[in-house]
Amino acid sequence: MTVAYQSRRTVVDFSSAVTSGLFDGDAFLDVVFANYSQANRVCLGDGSGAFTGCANVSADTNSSAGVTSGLFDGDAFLDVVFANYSQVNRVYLNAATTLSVEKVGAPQSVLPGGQLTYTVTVTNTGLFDAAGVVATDVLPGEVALVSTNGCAEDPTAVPTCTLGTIVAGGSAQYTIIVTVGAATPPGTVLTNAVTVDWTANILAAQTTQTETTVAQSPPQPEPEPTPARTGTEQVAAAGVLPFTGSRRLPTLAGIAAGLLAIGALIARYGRRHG
Ligand SMILES: [Ca+2]
Ligand SMILES: [Ca+2]
Repeated sequence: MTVAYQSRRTVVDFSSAVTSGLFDGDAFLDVVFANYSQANRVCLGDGSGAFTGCANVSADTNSSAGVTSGLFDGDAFLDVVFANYSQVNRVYLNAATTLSVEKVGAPQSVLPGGQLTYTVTVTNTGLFDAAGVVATDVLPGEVALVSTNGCAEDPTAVPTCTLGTIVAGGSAQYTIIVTVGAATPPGTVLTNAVTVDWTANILAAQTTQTETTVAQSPPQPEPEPTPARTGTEQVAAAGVLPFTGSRRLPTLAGIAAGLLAIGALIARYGRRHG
């Protein structure tokens, strides 16, 4: 039997030791280099014999002389231990790729027949990129999908969203717009869940998140306001004409008495001069 080797380049480091293992959860063997006076590195195998996505195991720049791997903290992610020269030896627990998902519905309450927007944010909280990320949304029966935005499939009739690769520390966001059925009884609670998975996920449980939106009864119409009066208000008032004073009219008796007095004066004048 003849053994022949082809070489693949990884990174240029001042390496003193190396080990291999399944560090990122996929089926391709990865390698970890123990480096002298610089950060130790993990490089992910792509299945072809090449390694991509090399990253520092940590920011520490110890002088490492040896490395081994094992499941040290009870989870499914392979951890590593470095033997350091004249320094504290260290174990590094694998913060393998994990995705967190946040879902927000707006508005908080919606009227029957109204529109609702869900915003889903998926964040990679691990050390490694997550490839083949797919978010699947199970809409409540009271709503109908209008569209999605930010997914590879936009638009489709099913709110399944392909997000591709989310790099370590990165995030992806998409929205789902739905219409609430017009016959939805007021007070109905709309519960929505989203499930996220990715190619190399080795966790049995997938990440889920629910968001609840309450459909409230339509607001009662405001009573018609009393029209405001404008201009001058005029009021018709019953009454009498105003009096400004009084005068007495002469009577017939008064006139006769006046004539008699005049006659007496004339008679008296005649006797004196006759
Ligand atoms: Ca791997
Ligand atoms: Ca572990």
